[in-house]
Amino acid sequence: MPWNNEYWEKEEVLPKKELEELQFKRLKNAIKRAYDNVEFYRRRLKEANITPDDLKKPEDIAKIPFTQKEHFAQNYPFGLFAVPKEKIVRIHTSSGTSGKPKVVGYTAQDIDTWVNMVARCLYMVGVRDSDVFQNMANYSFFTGGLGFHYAAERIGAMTIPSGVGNTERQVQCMVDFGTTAIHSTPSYAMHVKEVVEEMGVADKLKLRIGCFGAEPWSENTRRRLEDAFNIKAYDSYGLSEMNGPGVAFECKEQQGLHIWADHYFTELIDPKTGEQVGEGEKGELVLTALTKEAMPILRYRTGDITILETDKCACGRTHPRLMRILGRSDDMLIVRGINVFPSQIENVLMQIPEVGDNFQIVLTREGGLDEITVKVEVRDEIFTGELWDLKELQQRIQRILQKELLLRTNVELVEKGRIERSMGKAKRVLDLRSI
Ligand code: DLL
Repeated sequence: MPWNNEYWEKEEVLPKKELEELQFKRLKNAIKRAYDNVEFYRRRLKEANITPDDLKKPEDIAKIPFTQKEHFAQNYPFGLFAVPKEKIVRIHTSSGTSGKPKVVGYTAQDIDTWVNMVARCLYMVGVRDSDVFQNMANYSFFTGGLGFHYAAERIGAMTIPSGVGNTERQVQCMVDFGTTAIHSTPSYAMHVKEVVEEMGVADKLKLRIGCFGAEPWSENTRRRLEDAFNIKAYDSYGLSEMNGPGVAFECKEQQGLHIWADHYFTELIDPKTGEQVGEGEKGELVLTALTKEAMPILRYRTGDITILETDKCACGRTHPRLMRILGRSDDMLIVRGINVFPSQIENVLMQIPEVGDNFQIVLTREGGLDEITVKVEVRDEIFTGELWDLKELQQRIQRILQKELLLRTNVELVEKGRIERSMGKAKRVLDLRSI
C-alpha cells in the first residue's frame, strides 16, 4: 500500500536530520552484523585493528577496509552469507572476476525490502495500479527481471513478464495490451524503437513511462527514446551486490538519481588513492548496504564513476542524488593517453540526426600506437544519397568527436543492421589490442 498519492513510503521525505540519524543507526547495526556473522569481515576488521564499537561518527567508516569484486571470487559461492542456508530463499548471480560469478543471497525479509525499494522507484515516476507494465528484461540470474517484476505487481500494475528477445512480438504486445510503462536496458530499448519504426505502429502505442538502466547511456539517447515512444525516460541504477535495481533512480525532475540513504551509505572516492573526493567532484561510488540480512556488504567499491549532489530536490525527497553514471573505471578506454568512456561517444553520436541508433568502438594497435575506430550505423535514406554526402557526414562526425573527446578517431559509416543488436547489456567495445 502506498503511503500517499505522491510517495510510496514515508522514508522518502524524512527530514534530512532524521534520515541521517536513521542511516547512522543502521550503519552501526550493519557493521556489527557483518562482524558477528561473516568470518571475512571479522578477519578484515581485526587486521585493521578495529571493532564495530569504534564507529563513533559516520566518518569513522573510513577506517574499515574496502570490499572489492575479487572478494566475491575468494569467498565463492556462499562465504559472504551472514545467515544459515535455511534462511536463504533466493540467489542471483552476476558475472565476476576470474570466471567465478558473484553470488548474492536473499532472505525472505531481504526480498520484501528490495521489492519495496523498486516499488518506491516505480511509484516515484508515476507507475500506478492502472498501468500496464511490460518488463522487457532477462528473468534468470540477472536481477533486472524479477526485481522489477515483483515491484510492479506490488504496486498493482498489470505486469507482463515479456523478458528479452522476440522483439516483434514484444511490440505487438505493447499494441494489443495497451502497454503504458516499459522497462529494459537502454540499448535494447533502442532496438525496440527500431522495430516499432519498421512495423509502423508508433501511433498505436499508449506508452507514458520508460525505465532504463543496467548499463551506461546518455542524455541524447534519452532524447531519442522519449521522442520515439512519446514517453518520459528515467535512469535506473543498481547492482546485484546491493540487491539489484532500485539502488538509485531518477524522479520526475530528471536531475540525477535519488540514492536511498535509508538502505545505502554512500561514499565517493578517488579510484587511485582511495581517498574521499570533495563535494561535487567526480569519483568512484562506494556503497555499504544497511538493511541486507543475508549478505551485509561493507564499503563496496562499485567501480562506477559519478558525482554526488546533496542539495534539495524539487520533488520533495530528501535523499541525495547521483549524477548519470559515466561508466565503470574498468570500462574507461585509455587511447593514446586520453581517457574516454563509451558513453561520451554515445552522447556525441546520438545528437547527430543522420546517425542511426547503433555504434561500436573498435580498438587496434598499429605500429605501437592505439587506433580508435567508431563504426556508426547511419539512417537508410543517407545510404541512398550521393557518395559525396556520405564523405561529408563521415568527416563531420570525426570533427565533432575530436572536439568533444580531444581525440582523433576513425569513423566508418555502415548500413543499418550491420552492428549486432543487444538483448541485454550492449557490448560497445571491441578491443583487439591485446589479441
Ligand atoms: O545491472 C542491476 C540492474 C538491473 C540495474 C536493472 C538497473 C536496472 P549487475 O548486472 O550486477 O546489476 O550490473 C551492475 O551495471 O555496477 C554499473 O556498472 C552498471 N549499471 C547499472 N545501472 C546503470 C546505469 C544490474 N543506470 C553494473 N547507468 C553497475 C550506468 C549502470 N551503469
